[in-house]
Amino acid sequence: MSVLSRIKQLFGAEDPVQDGSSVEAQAVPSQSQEPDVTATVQTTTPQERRSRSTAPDLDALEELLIDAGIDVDTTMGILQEVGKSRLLGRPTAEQIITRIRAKLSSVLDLDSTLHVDGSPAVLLVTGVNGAGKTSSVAKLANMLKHQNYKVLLVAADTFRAGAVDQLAILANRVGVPVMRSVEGQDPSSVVFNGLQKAVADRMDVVIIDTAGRLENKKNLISELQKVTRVIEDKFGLPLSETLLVIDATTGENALMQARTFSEAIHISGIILTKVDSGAKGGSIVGIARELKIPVKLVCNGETLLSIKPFDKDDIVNMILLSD
Ligand SMILES: Nc1nc2c(ncn2[C@@H]2O[C@H](COP(=O)(O)OP(=O)(O)OP(=O)(O)O)[C@@H](O)[C@H]2O)c(=O)[nH]1
Ligand SMILES: [Mg+2]
Repeated sequence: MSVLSRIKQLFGAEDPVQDGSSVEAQAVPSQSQEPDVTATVQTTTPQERRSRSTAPDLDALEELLIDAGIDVDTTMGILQEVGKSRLLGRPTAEQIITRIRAKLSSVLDLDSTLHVDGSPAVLLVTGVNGAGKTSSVAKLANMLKHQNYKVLLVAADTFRAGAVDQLAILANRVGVPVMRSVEGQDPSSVVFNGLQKAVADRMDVVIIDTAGRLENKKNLISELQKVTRVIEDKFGLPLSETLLVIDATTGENALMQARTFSEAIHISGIILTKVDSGAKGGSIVGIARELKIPVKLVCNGETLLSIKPFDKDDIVNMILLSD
């Protein structure tokens, strides 16, 4: 059941604020903002709803926010506000939902501009294995190509057998060139070769696909650090974006991943993948709150077109409406 349906069930959907002068009365959202979930609500009697809304079950609210992947601090902030609002009158489910929306929106309110200006712009794509890096590189290349950017892909996952071919097939489908590597090659060297080619061919954007798995995490991180040094120090090009790919179905581990990567290299944004999987994806809120890393792109399927710029309302809806 979605967070929103559960809140309506817990707190009642129809009980109005008794005291019309309460500040809470101003917070009722318009009908168009809230999807219709009254079918769920009608399974409880008016008496049940009334008794629930006079003694809102904050523990249950806490549990359901945490279950949705929202971090403890943000959850506590929401509970505090709901608790405070109870002193002013009897909050309805709609008012609680309005507060949750406002809180999530404010935490997610970071600059999500994707920077693709440069000569060329260099975008490094990283993340744990299976998160959706290679697919996202291809989707992003396709998106930028359709915006008339000349894009070169660099296959810097030299660890996993088949990784280079996977990217090359996708590059071919998109219709963009790829700097290939051979298995076991130093990723930094293929990145260097890719940048040379990009400059020679006057490319606008270089997107670098990296490995998600090495023999161990330490090697993965030091390899990434080496790649960034080669781009910025040796080649002398600033990184326009270092994008961390996070699978929306990952629970609290997503925050751990974001911490680990951002301790090692500067992460400028997140590509949130697999939002079509029905995941609530609330872990993105903890990442935004603690690390202030914005989501820049969202992937919602397996086709090349399944990518779009971050939209705060979409993500808040995903968190509240996913079952
Ligand atoms: N449904 C869905 N599947 C996705 C999405 N993004 C990626 N996938 C799938 O997730 C799987 C892994 O994607 P990859 O792009 O190969 O992931 P990766 O991070 O490059 O994996 P490694 O190279 O092994 O580290 C593939 O089956 C993709 O089709 C998405 O937005 N939605
Ligand atoms: Mg890959």
